Amino acid sequence: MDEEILRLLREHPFTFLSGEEISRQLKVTRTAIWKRVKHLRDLGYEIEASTRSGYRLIQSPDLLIPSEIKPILETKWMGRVIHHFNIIDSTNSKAYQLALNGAEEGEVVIAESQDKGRGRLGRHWFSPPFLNLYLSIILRPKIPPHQASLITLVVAVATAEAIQKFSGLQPMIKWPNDILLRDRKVAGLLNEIHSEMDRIHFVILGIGVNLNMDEEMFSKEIREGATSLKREMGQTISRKAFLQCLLKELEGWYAIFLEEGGGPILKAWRERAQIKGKQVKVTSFGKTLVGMAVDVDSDGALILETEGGGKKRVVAGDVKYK
Ligand code: BTX
Repeated sequence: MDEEILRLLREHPFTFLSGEEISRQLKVTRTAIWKRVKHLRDLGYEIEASTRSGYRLIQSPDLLIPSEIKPILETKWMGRVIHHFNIIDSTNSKAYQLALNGAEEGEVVIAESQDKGRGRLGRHWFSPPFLNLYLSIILRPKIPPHQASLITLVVAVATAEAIQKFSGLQPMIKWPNDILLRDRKVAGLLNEIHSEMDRIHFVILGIGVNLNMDEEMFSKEIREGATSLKREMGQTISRKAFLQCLLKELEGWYAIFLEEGGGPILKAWRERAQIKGKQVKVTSFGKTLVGMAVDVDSDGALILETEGGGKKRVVAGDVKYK
């Protein structure tokens, strides 16, 4: 009912809407309306109330709830269904469950905070409330499972593009999927796949973007290697506006991938990563490899020329530039 009340109030931005009119349209009592208005105020909505004239919406908070997001979305299908949580263990885990239960392509899970936000390889993603973006998107691509790693590149390119369009800054991609501003991680991506040998059931795109975190909010261990858009732009970021931009880029780049294949994705990825010729140290499955990065192949694997001169193909791991 909250969404319906907000929709009606938004339709009358300059005038009061009487409690009687709202209760008539929503077919509930005026007391019920008053209770919901009180709840919306608790969430941070500024709603003027007058016994004679009714209600008027003055200001909305920067919450990522469906009634705030849906009116501003610029996508055709992505994010049209939003599952919103104030706190959750991990949006990826929730999206995975929903997908197992039949959720459709494009459904999105968003949380204001996560208490078990997940990074890659069992690591933790720091997810404090109401500051950043934590979301997971369900996709059901009709592609062979071996191409799924290309989707990681799609998400990296789209997230970097969204950050650039939104901020005017130039993010870099670090293999496999970190998004950096001035060499510090501003966003992390965790994609998970559920498939058979020859068929993908679904892919979960997990995206965490640091938007309004100040330097001292990061723990000491990650402070040096992390940043936020607020820190880089010197101003508070509207999470809604950034989400709008991100979903549009994701839908657009995913469409390019489905229509034209991996070519344009790899091209955009290579331009952003500038990895060719870099001296790197790669940790992969407990082993360390040192060498020169040659390229990323069509499956998203890193090709490395090792010190002995041979070539190695690395499918997963962490990279440090030397
Ligand atoms: P990653 O394994 O590449 O990065 C995790 C590492 O990054 C941590 O070990 C820590 O050193 C550092 N780190 C932790 N939190 C932050 C942060 N907020 N900003 C910068 N650095 C940090 C990257 O994994 C993938 C992260 C995906 C997160 C999204 S959020 C929505 C979705 N749900 C979920 O549980 N995970 C994804």
